Order: sequence, then structure tokens, then C-alpha cells
Amino acid sequence: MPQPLAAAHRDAYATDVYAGLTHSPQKELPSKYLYDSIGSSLFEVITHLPEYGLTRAEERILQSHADEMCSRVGPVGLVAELGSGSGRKTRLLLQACARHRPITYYPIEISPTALAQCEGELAGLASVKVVGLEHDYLQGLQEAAAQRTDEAPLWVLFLGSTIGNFSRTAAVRFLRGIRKLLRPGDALLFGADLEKPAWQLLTAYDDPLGVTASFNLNMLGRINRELGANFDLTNFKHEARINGKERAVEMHLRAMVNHDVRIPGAGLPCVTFTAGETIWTEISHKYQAEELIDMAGHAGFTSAGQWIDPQWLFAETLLRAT
Ligand code: AVJ
Repeated sequence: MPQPLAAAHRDAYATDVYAGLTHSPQKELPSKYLYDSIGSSLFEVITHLPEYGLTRAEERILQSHADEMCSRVGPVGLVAELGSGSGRKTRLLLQACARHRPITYYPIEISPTALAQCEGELAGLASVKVVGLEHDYLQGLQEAAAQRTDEAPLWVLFLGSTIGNFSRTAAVRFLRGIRKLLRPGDALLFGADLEKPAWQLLTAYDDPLGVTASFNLNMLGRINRELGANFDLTNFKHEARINGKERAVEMHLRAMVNHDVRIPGAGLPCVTFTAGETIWTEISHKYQAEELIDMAGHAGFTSAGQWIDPQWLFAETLLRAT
């Protein structure tokens, strides 16, 4: 009997937690696990913080240019979004597209709570049929692409600079993975945060209100809840740091005292932490605008336009599969 989806996800989670916390010398946890229902809610708050301008920058770009983007892509029938987000930004694009013809929108998301929220947010849009896909990105995209009924282009959205969580090499590999599922004429719109001064990145990823700290610490709270662990969150401190070599900002959780933690659900009876050591939880790469077009070129796309927000340097790049 095939395993129910939720159980399969739990096993993958336990396996990843095991691998990450036994990784030596640098313990790590994959950033995709920041987004359970508490983490997704905290991230939503982060997007409203004055210090974190990224999401609002992307919203401004879409507000001003959604119509133009849609006319450049042409009359699409299907829109697939990798990571559903809150739906606020997507609404602008879907409304612009659906003015030309009715469309089906596939939000793709492994988090059922995020998916449900997005479906709820966008359900009422005229001429838009919403079909959520609870899959990882490429699997979901394959599923969406299989639903084509005509020659109309498929439009893939990859917003919010989620691409920044991949290494530069993995990002190109991922773009290539998307390209393989597309036909010539299909389009990809992707958002990416641009390089900016260290002070600006450090306050954006370590805000004075402490929301990002809570967002990061929730990584351990989630392990307590879902894998029966006994992390004492007060033993850890949130840290944002610049990685100059990778042109990125990282998040870590720093252990403040020597102590042990038990994680029964991941098969870890005793994880030892030494005062001062960290768990690496996220890397967010920052780009140069032209570099993004280069990366896409290596993955089989050509640029159909790029829009940059001057107030918070962020680029929206529209690509066509060639
Ligand atoms: C949602 C991955 C784009 O990397 O800026 C926000 C997540 N991390 N604050 C980012 C995040 C810390 C965010 N992304």
C-alpha cells in the first residue's frame, strides 16, 4: 500500500533532521522546514517589518508592471506557482492574465497550511480556477504541465527570492529542472533580491522586534512538536551573518551553553551542543541583476524583460523558454 502523503513527509523530515544535526563540524537544518504553520505566520509578519523591504519591493514591481508582463507572455492558459506564499503578489498577476482569457492557477506547496491559505485568498478571483498541488516544486510543476489541453503557453512563477536559498550552482541546476518541464514559448517569472550593504542585510535578517529571531528559533520548536524533542529554546540565540564569499546572508542558532538534546522521532537519543557552536538554518544569496539573466541563459531561457525596484534593490526577471 502506498504511504499516505503526510507520513511520507514526516519520514523525510525526520531523515533530514537526523542528517543535519549529525553533520560535522557544522550542524545544519534545511531552511524549507522554517515554514510550518507558526513559521509561515511569522514570515508573513516579517514581510511587514520596515527593516525587511524585500516582499514590498516585489509587490511594488508587480503592481506597476503586471499588465506589461502578461502581454509579453501572451495569452496563457495555465499559471503554476512554485511556493504559494500569501497570494497577495500573485493576485496582481492572475487578475492581469485573466482579463485576456480564463486561466487555471496551480499553487505548488509542500506545506498544507500554506496551500490552504493561498487557495482561500485567491478563490474568489473572476475567471481563475485554483487547483492546489501538495507536492515539491518540480513534481508539482510536472503535474501542472500534464494538464495542458492546448498550445497556450504555461507561465511559471517563482517569486519572493526563494531561489536565494539555493547555492548559485544549485540555482542554475534548478532553473534547468524547470526548463526541462516546459515547451518553447512557455515563460518563467522569477524574483531575486539584489546585493546591498551589509548593515541593511543584517537589520533585515535580525530585526529589532525579534520576529526573525522567533522565526529562526521556531525551527527548534517545530522539532519539539513534531519529533518529540526536548530543545530548550532559551539555550539558543538567533544570529544573522554575512557570507562575503557566497554574497549571501546566513541565519544561525547559537548554543549559549554546553548541553544535550534528545530527538526520539529522528532516532537521536543524544545530540551534544558545545557552548558557542551554531546550527546553520538558512542562506539567502544576493545577486547582481545581469547575473540573473546569465544564470537563466545557462538553463535554456532568454530574457523577456527585467524590472528593478530602486527603493529596495530587487529584480523581477521574465524569461522565455527557448
Ligand atoms: C522567503 C526565502 C525569500 O531568504 O529572505 C526572511 C526568508 N529568512 N527572513 C529570505 C527569510 C529570514 C526569505 N525567503
